[in-house]
Amino acid sequence: MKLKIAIQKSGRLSEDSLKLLKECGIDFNNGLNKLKTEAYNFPLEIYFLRDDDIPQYIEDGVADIGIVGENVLLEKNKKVKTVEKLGFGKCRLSIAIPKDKSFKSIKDLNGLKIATSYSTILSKYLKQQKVKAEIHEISGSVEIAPSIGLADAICDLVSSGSTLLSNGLKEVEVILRSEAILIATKNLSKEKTALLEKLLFRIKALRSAKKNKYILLNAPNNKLDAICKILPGMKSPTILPLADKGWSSVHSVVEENQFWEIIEKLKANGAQGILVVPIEKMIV
Ligand code: PRT
Ligand code: ZN
Repeated sequence: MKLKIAIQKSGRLSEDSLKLLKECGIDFNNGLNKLKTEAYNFPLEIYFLRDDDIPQYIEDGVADIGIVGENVLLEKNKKVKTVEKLGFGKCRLSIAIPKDKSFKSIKDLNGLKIATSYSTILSKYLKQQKVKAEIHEISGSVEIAPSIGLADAICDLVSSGSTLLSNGLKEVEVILRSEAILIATKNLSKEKTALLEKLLFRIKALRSAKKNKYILLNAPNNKLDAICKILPGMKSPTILPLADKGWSSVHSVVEENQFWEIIEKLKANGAQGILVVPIEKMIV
């Protein structure tokens, strides 16, 4: 019995989805134009699909789990379970209008025609905001709609914002912030749930490793107490004596977002030769 995972065949999520599986220690051959492959060292079958089709495959149980953007899942509105956020494919779904048009509030969208590939999410949002606008559904190249006279505004995904800029548009309202997520079918068997747990354990180890750094430093023994207070570590820091008398080597783990603050405090407390190295996997 194998767990079946659906990932995007080619597009913005493909590379990171493949990388995630490989970093979880899963080995497979994803040769060009393959639609399906099997892992050599994990009971996993991988399907390569268009991202739009993945939620339906999961709802139907044709695939057990899948990786899609939250934006796709919300638009398709399928009955699946969200298992874990994956931290890549980050973007936002926004409304944009020609840059020379004025915009004071969402009410300014009343009576306008908005082109989008996200009509489900957009119509729900407009209803919530009590705005009456016409939605014009198109499947691609949404950004050119205003300049060719197809619509007054657009609702599309934005990441850097450069596509909007080069089409003379400005972002006026963010509807949704999205990233890639792992989803699963609702009626997963006991055996498959156990396999999913195994995979999830590895994904979580990777995710927390990315958020943390391993730190090594030398400190005079009389400063060790102060330094240990700054460095909480996973339990507590490791302290090893140096050949040089009166000095120790301190090893610990620090969170990326507190990193610079911690380094400054360590230096102020006499730490020297500070090394910071990435962590590949972290099991807490
Ligand atoms: O062929 P298939 O149907 O599988 O792929 P697709 O063409 O529908 O999707 P794809 O590969 O473009 O995107 C897959 C997923 O990546 C999306 O569903 C999002 O969850 C995520 N993602 C992240 C993005 C972007 N960032 C993004 N910037 N998807 C699309 N874009 C597009 C956007 O539509 C716009 O055209 O990039 C352009 C804007 O980018 P900036 O950087 O200029 O703002
Ligand atoms: Zn798509």
